[in-house]
Amino acid sequence: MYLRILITTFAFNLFFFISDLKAADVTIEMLNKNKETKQRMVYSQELVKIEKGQTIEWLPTAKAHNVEILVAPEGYTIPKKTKLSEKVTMTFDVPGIYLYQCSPHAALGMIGIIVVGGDTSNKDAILKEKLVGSKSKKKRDKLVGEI
Ligand SMILES: [Cu+2]
Repeated sequence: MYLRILITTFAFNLFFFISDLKAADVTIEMLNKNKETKQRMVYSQELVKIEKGQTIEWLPTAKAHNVEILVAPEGYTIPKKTKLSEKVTMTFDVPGIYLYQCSPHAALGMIGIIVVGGDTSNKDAILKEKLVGSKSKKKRDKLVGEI
């Protein structure tokens, strides 16, 4: 009896251990308001640097947001924009800079940048992208300056 409990407990722990291993490397929340910065309609982290092959998870903490990749390095196939209010998980295997926006809130400056593997060779393409609204453009320029 004890042995059975012991084995069950072990299997249970192993399951959670393996689940942990599969967790995203970076988690970004999609927010109506960032409580720290007081900014509205933002991703909780706007500039994220990851290694090649790492995974980012966007959580629909607030509803009606999504992820739409606009510019990516060559060799990466840009996926369709994601559905609103959906949890998004993406793995980045191609080094370079990625620029994305939240489709409904692009004009409000809801954009983000990901740098994979420290590769900034497509920086010009990022800076050339015509974004919706001056707020997004200003933020993009600021974030690129922080890379
Ligand atoms: Cu949004």
